[in-house]
Amino acid sequence: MTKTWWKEAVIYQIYPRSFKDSNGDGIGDLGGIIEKLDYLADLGVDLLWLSPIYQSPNDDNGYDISDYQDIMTEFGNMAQFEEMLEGIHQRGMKLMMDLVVNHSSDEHHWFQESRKGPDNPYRDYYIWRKEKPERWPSFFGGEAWEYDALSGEYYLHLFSKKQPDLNWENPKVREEVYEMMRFWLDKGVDGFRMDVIPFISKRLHWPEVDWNDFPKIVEEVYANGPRLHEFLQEMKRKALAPYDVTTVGEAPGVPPALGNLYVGESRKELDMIFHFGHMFLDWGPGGRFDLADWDLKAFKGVFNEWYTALGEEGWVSIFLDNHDFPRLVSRWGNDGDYREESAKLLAILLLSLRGTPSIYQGSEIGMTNVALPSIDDYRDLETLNAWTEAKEKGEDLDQLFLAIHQQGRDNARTPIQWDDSAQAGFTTAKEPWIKVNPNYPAINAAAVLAKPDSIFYFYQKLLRLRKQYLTWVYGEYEMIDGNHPELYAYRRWDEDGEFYFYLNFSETELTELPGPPVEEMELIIGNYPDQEYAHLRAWEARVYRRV
Ligand code: TEU
Ligand code: CA
Repeated sequence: MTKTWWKEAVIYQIYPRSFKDSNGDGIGDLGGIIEKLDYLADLGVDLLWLSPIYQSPNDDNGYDISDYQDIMTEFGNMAQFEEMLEGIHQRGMKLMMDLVVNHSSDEHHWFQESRKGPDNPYRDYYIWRKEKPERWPSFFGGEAWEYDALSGEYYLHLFSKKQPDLNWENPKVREEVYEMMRFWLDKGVDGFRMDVIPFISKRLHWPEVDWNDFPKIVEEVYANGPRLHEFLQEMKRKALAPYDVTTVGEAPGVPPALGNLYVGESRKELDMIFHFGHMFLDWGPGGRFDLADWDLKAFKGVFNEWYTALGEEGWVSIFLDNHDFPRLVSRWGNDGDYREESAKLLAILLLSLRGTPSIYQGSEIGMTNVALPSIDDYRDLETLNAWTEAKEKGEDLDQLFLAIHQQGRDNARTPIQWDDSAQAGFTTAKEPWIKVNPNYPAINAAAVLAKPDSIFYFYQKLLRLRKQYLTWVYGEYEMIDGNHPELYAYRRWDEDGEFYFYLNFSETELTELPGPPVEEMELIIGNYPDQEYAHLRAWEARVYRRV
């Protein structure tokens, strides 16, 4: 296993709109990030990933880009960007930008030109059809082909209709993208997280697939297209190779068996991918708002399968939540009586599976899902589109509202709770762009910073342990008692050491711990103040080193 800085690093994802507002307009911004760099350095993370900060009409909060080489006016300007980058580097951290090149905004000048008609030089920057291909569903509801009156044809948009898909078959599009990447690389950024990168090569004939099974459509039609790996290798050669940077591809629709095509070391494509299996365990066939139960066995199975499939050849990035999913403690833990314990348990898991961990902003203070009282409080277009569609179809809106509370993307997008003052100290404005979670008086950064055994210091400690014990990074991984419905137990080992991880994903007290007698091992960290050898209490987690 080759050793590199990005395998040893820990990512911290910032969703700038909700991180910290520095100028009182209710919207997080670069000034806010600059204010909090010491906080992040103190936590001990290495690599900051910023969700998009480029010029955008914000149909999808910056994932619809109208100018790739300018900073979103609401977030600041290029001078502030440079100040931020310098501040990050001065503190020994690195910066990873979000690269959203499957699609642009419809307000990008390329699309504005492209619409003008078949003779326009930008026509082939996007994907146009005279006849509408049938049955292509969009991620955000409705169909993926939209009629454009100005040009009299249909264009493809896998996401919102304000996010037209770029035509990667066109070499000019690819050159534009690589040039834009070099613009940021020359400024000194340290890498890219690539939005829905498996989707850039299209299958424009409609392969045989079950029309009602959206995940299948994603895997077999939208992702892993015929020229994908050619494009990724070209991108590596033409844009990335001269720089010492790293890349993480967001990889929905990529099954474990295809993983090494993306991240196999010899392939020279991407360094890592975010794999998605666990993110869909509690989705029914109807998708995100079709609630289903998940179970620990299947959850463990996802990580096991990826570990086995990649072997010593490829690397992943581990995430348990991000800006598109519910908060990790609410989804995989218990955000009621055992919020602290389960948040710490999940921190252990996140930081000790094999792969580069990605911490989502707010996890380190134990932030939870939110249940905002009215649909008018919601901002995410996916949520709002689902609502409009359900209303039109006369579906059960109470049931949908429950599902929104449980699964909606705005759960992860409420402002970071900095303290117990008005608006959680996120902004001095009367109203932030989206409401603050009402639990902020109890759950906030000031509170965890003042409490020595808090979730924050637990993360800090784990981050140090990960640096101290590189076995947690490079060591082999083996699940123990994989069929256990409540216990997630595993072993990590190499020539430098051997570690046993015991995580109780339930309130049931577990009395039989598999593996060597724990009394004979050294306790490295645990989420209870003491250890009762034979028992793993509710949501208890302990890590042992064999001596
Ligand atoms: O997400 C793509 C993706 O597949 C999701 O996780 C998606 O949000 C979900 O499946 C929808 O149900 C990326 C970004 O992370 C997301 O925020 C963007 O909205 C999306 O791409 C489009 O750029
Ligand atoms: Ca602001």
